[in-house]
Amino acid sequence: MNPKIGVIMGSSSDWETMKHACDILDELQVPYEKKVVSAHRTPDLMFEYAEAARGRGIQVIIAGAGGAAHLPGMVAAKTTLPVIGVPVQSRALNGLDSLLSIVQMPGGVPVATVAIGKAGATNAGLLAAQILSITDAELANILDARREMTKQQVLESTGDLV
Ligand code: RP5
Repeated sequence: MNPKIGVIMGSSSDWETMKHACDILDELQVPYEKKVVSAHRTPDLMFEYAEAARGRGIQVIIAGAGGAAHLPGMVAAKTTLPVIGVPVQSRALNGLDSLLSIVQMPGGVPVATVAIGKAGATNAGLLAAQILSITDAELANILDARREMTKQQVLESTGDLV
């Protein structure tokens, strides 16, 4: 199946975080591709990727980066596909640098920014799937069932309080 979601990251060192987005897409059986694309080390590739994505059938881009995390914003500057930015938890500043680099976009070029680290990557996968579910009733049902499952897990977790 052709990928509908593009998961890109600034470095292979971001994979430990970004794999959580891919885990969700695997679980939901949403076809995706994953690729290292660096805003600073491969800027031409970044532009080529962003410009070609829609024509290749990609519907949402999830972009993760850490530190001076310019990848999500620069990709968003070159496409009108929805871009979800994942701030990777950096060593030096614990991801606050990544968060601020991604979230503070100028008006007119949106990046949907999620939380720092694993929770953010997980939610990026879910949010991308939820965007696709607008026109995919089967996927909407799968997402509804997942919500119901997490609700039941919370309700049953009271039993763990011993
Ligand atoms: C960013 O610099 C990447 O997104 C990564 O989070 C960070 C560090 O990259 P490496 O030096 O580990 O390749 O571009």
